[in-house]
Amino acid sequence: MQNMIQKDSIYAEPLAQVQDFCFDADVVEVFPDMIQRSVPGYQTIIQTIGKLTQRYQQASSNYYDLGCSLGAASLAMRRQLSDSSSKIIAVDNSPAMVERCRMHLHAFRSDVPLEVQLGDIRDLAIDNAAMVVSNFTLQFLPKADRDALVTRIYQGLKPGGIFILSEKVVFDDAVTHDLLIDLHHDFKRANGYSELEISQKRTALENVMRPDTLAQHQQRFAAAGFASATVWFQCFNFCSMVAIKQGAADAN
Ligand code: GEK
Repeated sequence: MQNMIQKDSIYAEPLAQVQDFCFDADVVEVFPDMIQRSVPGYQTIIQTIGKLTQRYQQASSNYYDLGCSLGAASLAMRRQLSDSSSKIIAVDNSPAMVERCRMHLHAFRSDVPLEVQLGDIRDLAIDNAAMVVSNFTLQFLPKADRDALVTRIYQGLKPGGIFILSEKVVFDDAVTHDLLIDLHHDFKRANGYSELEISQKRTALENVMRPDTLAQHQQRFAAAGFASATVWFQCFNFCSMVAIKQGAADAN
């Protein structure tokens, strides 16, 4: 499997004009390599999604993977579940991602149903959920649409259910902001990305990915109804949060 992973060299050559980043077939081809070399802590976050599934699973429930890409978070959840009356719903609005994700996930056997849907997570019905995961996806939605989605996630969770939200974040304080961006760029350099690749990718993402501050995330969780929410992982300007809906969970 390891040697089947294609290296990301999408921004390796100078481009006359850098287009806005999109999750097309070229990105799908190199996605596992791209996300590993670009997102500090990605593997830790995926593994911890598995650990949290162990802990927060509830019988006959839905598990959502919003912006699933190739389904890494769905697989991490499914490895921990054995209840065939539960269901994993993985959603992405990139046709190329969904096609590859279906191929990839069907190669793993499990009794737990897993549905990969092509669609916009803003139109998704969320209900009876033990867990909702948005692993680096909310940051791609227009800012005006984020509150409504997080409120629907809260409403769709069962008591005792959790929302795992991983995001790139920005900082109000310019000194902190610049330091963490530099450290992230050092991380990318150490993973083999050139200055040109780092700078062209940054331009490509400028209009597409608009991160919030940690305070904005905390405010949004509270406004949606979550009484408990915390950052459980941070490395540079990348973090993962967990928000818990109060109430007694169903027995497994
Ligand atoms: C992982 N979670 O490997 N509706 C549905 N999907 C969307 C939307 C939307 N409105 N906007 C963006 N996407 C994955 C990684 S990647 C993060 C997630 C990254 C999808 C988009 O097509 C892409 O597949 C995913 O969200 C974001 O754990 O590449 O930085």
